[in-house]
Amino acid sequence: MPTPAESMSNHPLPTPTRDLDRARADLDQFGFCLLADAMEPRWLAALRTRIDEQALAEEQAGIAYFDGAPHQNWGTFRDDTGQPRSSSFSRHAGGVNQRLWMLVNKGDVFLDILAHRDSRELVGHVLGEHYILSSFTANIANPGGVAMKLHTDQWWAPAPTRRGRDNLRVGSMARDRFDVDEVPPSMIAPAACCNIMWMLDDFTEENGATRVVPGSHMSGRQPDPVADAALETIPAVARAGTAMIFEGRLWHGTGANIGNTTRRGLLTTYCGPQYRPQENFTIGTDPAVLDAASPDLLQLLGFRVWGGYGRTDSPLVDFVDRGAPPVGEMHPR
Ligand SMILES: O=C(O)CCC(=O)C(=O)O
Repeated sequence: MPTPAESMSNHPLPTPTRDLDRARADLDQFGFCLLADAMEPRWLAALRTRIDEQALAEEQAGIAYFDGAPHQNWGTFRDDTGQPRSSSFSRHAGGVNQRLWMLVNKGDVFLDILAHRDSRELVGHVLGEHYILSSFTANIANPGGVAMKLHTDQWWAPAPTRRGRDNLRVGSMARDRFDVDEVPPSMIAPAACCNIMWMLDDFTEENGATRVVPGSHMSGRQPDPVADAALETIPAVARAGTAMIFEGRLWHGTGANIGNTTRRGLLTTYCGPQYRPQENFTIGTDPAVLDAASPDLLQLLGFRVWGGYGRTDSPLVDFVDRGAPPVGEMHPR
């Protein structure tokens, strides 16, 4: 994997561009690209207002979720013997970075993001013609938030293995446990998901711009918290209104916010239709949103049947019918 310095010596690192060919080339080479002016000023202002209102209201209602604290713990994972394993992530409130989940339910202004043509074109470049939404969230990185552990967004994807090797079983993987082969893989997994960071503020090194390792998408492995601890990362700095598209294998994490201003970002994560989305849209989406949804939105939310998957009954339908009663136990007349 090229270090950032090596990448820079061959080709310039991605800078914000409106040129989709250049964006595709940046994605291929570096694992990310920066789409300039993805949100025009009026829309950006509306998104900021809506996210601020929602964040405050969730805090007032006592349901706000915060992370970004040091020594976090993403719940208790168990190993194959049932013993708890420690982890450095957190699923509990703690820290200063506010997360908002399920933005599909929290205002029409967010749904417009899902219909953004150029970003969807770039997601299609990474994932192909069929994909679904995995999550739609916000990360409001406040002053004092520490850097997030480097990770990929497809930590769950089984690593390629060799014939006869006793590989880690796919159901045994936890967020802090990966299948590491002593022989470096000659094959690597394809990108299984693709994320977009929608920058609602200028992203700067000081306010915690997302840190990335350019070229890490070609490493064929997950970052190791110990061995890669000293790895050089770069901040993805860009003006408010920029969208950073980054593919699922890129090593990245929220930067530490050592400034005195808030860094607001929205994250739309897409994945192949065969994977389980992070957010359970089929059950969690507001029925009013579904009633008004276009076929494209319904597809993104997992209502389209893909190769027989996602069906409730017959695979011979394009979309599941939300209103259809389940076919239950039947008896001949
Ligand atoms: O907020 C950011 O800069 C990145 C967030 C991230 O990597 C994540 O939520 O997994």
